[in-house]
Amino acid sequence: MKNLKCLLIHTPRLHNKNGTITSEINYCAMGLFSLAGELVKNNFNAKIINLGIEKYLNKKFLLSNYIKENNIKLIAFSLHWNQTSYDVIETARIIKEKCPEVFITLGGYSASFFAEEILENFPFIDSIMKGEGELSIVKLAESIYENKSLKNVPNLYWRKNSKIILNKNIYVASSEDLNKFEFFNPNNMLHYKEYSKIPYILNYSENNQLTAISATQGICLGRGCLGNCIWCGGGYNSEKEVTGRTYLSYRSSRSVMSEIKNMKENYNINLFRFSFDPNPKDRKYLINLFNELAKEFKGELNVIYNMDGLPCKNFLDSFKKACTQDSRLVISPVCYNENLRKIYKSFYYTNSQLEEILDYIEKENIKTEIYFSNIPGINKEENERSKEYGEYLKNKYKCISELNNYEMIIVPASPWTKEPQKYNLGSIPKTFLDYYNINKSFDESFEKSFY
Ligand code: B12
Repeated sequence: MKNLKCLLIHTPRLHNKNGTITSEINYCAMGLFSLAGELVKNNFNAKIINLGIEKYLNKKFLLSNYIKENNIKLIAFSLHWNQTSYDVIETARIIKEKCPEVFITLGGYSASFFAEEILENFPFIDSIMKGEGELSIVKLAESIYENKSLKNVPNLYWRKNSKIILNKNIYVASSEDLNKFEFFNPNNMLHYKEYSKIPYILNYSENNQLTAISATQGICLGRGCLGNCIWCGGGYNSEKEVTGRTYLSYRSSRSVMSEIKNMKENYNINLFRFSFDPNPKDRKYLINLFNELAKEFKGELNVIYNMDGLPCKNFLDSFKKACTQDSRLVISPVCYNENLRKIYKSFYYTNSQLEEILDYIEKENIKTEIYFSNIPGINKEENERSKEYGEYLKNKYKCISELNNYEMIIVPASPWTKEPQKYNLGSIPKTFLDYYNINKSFDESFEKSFY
């Protein structure tokens, strides 16, 4: 084992309402597990820590003490979700004050997108890793361990002679790479058992909050997307800009299957969430995967599947063979108006195509959730019409177990942030400092003693 201890940190978004402290954005980016896995594979001592869980279990927990007590040398904050901008930066600020010798790097989509601005404004951040971090984190740890220059670390933004630079070599994981990564290993996380029960909103002053079903982590099937939905920061063009990815990578059925088997058999996890539908015109991979899952699990797999496009009959047949009757598909038509749908959503379908496939889903008795959105900047009546259409569908189809209306939010790198006037968005956050300011919670963030 190399003598360099590394810590990968997830920082939820804190709220303080009249003294009641809660947090949202409680789930770690699932990529944190493959990062920790690669560090461990390369003989580094590495752990993932979720500050929300640590604070919930021990109100006096301070990351700075943990770093000192465990002699940690490299810490990597995940600044993936924009909502955590303030809490990550403020926690990092205090860590650098209290533990000046620790190397602080950031990674994740929001940090990648705003890397230069973050390094310009916050001198206590030593580097930022753009995009997919498995290779970079290992090369960074090696460079620090061997006391070498950072110039060969892929995807790295850092300060060379006080000038911010991005190293030229950009790494994006291939399908082969994905098959080698380990996406699930509870030993690589502090208090995994408690984390696996973390709710969507965590209230730090209430007992018995850790009761959620362990489905939040999600199973990685692949990376990339061919769509460019207007509100999404993870579509083709956004990913190209944020991570450098220009193609789809898929994990093999074998590797997905062995992860699920391990989770079921050794950890008693019985609900699996999938969110990968990057190319609805060609679902060969997904159909084959579910056929393989059907052979292995014989209809006993409990799944929630978020579809970006409309499911086709072949996919539905293989899904049905593999999954339990409690499994659910999530379909998001976004809005009722087909012209608007064409503009806002990439994988377009008409309402009659939607209803035709719902007829089939009804016949096959597959539970389905339908998501419509409240789209900012459009006519109020259009949002009302979408809601009404959702109600109409819910009444028409017994297979629709849940109808949701969600608020579309503005996220970095999403297509509509490039031309907000065109989408009538009014004033929106543009810079990192905008996201930092709108997500401000309280001074010292997780470095404050809560009670
Ligand atoms: C699957 C998914 C989910 C799943 C699972 C999330 C999870 N645990 O990772 C669920 C449904 C739970 C989910 C929830 C949310 N999501 Co989501 N999700 C996705 C989706 C479709 C795919 C993610 C994925 O498969 N990633 C692949 C995995 C293996 O990699 P990864 O986790 O991204 O990690 C890699 C890199 O990002 C990087 N990295 C990440 N962290 C760090 C840290 C360090 C130190 C380093 C070096 C590198 C690094 O390296 C990792 C390994 O290569 C993306 C879209 C996309 N194209 O990415 C949106 C996306 C990430 N989600 C998004 C959002 C907004 C949300 C929600 C806030 C939605 C909401 N309003 O509730 C919540 C947040 C929940 C939470 N944190 O508590 C946005 C984020 C935009 C942003 N910049 O803020 C995206 C881009 C989609 C969008 N709408 O624009 N999501």
